[in-house]
Amino acid sequence: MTKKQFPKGFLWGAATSAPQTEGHSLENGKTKTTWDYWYETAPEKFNANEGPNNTSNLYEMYQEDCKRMQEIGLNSYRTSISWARLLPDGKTINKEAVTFYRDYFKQIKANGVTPIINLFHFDMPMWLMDKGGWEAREAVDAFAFYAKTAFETFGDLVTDWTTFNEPIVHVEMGYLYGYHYPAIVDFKKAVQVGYHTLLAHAAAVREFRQVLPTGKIGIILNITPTYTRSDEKADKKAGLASDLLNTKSFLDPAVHGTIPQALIDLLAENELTPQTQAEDKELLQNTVDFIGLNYYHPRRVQAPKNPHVPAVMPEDLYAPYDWPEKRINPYRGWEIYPEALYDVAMMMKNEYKNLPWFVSENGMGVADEERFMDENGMIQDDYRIEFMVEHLNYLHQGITEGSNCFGYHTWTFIDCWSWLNGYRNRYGFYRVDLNNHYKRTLKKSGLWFKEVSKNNGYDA
Ligand code: BGP
Repeated sequence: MTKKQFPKGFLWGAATSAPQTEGHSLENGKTKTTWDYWYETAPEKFNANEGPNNTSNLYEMYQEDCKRMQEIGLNSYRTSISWARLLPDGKTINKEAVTFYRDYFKQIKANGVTPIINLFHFDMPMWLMDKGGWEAREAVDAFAFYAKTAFETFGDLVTDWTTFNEPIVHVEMGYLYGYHYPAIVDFKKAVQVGYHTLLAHAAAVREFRQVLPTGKIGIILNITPTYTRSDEKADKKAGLASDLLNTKSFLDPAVHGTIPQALIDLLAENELTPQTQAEDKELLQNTVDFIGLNYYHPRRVQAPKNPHVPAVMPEDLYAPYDWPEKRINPYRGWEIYPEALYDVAMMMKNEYKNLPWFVSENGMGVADEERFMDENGMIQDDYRIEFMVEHLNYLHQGITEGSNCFGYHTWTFIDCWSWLNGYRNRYGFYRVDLNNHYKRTLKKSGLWFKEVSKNNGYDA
């Protein structure tokens, strides 16, 4: 047995978001987001008709939930602010929202937990969507104003901030694959949306330096590290395209302050160059203090069978590769490949200035999790503990070799609503009973995590 000890002050935490936990989605002054609108117009798209109002009711239960954080040893916790709650029309501050978030953040801290607060987690307000959402350049200024308002309103309570969660998701899901509203399929628009998001991020960082010069700001990216089928030239070209579009597109500007030339060339070659303005280059130089990386699974690619230039879809540049040796999470369908966390740690060390970074989401989703409930009502989620240990082992190896990782956040603290999937995939340390007033029940993994946090490590 070897002891896996983590660096002093390591963050042991969990992540979630406002739209996935708060509920009260059309109450207490909040206006609609694209999720409320889409649920209203197409409820059948949502698993079991579970919509954004039916989340974990944290709006009413946050005081108890903050105590639960302490109960399972969290020393850090990430959630987000709802833009449409704080600024229901984009300009006027909603006093109820201020009261709610201020007390929520105070309670988090009173339980010995450091909050990391994120600004955007897929929840575009409808008032901005009606003006074009991220397609419109005006979204950049709107976001900068929101960011400034949040920093000014909560900056005395929160010192660690992030701008976006997984910005590539609203690009892909909303503008390429038709899953999230506005469900447009248009590669060129998707690139423009991504570009405006990048500018909005940089504009928020610029505001941050003015308002909270002693605080720290980062961005949360979903890392799906690319592994290519072979070293053949065509496969490698596909791998590079995937890496540029999915990883470097946000990570390079966030850390280095520039968009990689190879990505600019790739977009030009495929007639996808976004509209830019002269001042953009300078704006993008607003880089971050730290990076959060959400890791669930890798991306395996190969050369497309019929490469198409200009590309109509990303699949014209790289095709999915079904690696025969892959291990699958049978309860969610995603590949399990913990080795990637070591590779990611080395990438951060060698290619991204060894900037401080943390695993901002990692976890195992399980459908129909009640099948693992024992006679006392506790979910015996040994599979989740095993999943986390495997990932932590590789992360630990990366840290031992000098990667500057300062924390590990799981997804998630309390089972929560997840977009079109509703409550299908459960990830929490606490189970939520939707049929019994959102009752929370601790799972075995919560007890395990408490020990890990207390000992700043575990025996493996
Ligand atoms: C991440 C998102 C979260 C959450 C999680 C689980 O990518 O940041 O918001 O949704 O994935 O996803 P799912 O519920 O689809 O398994």
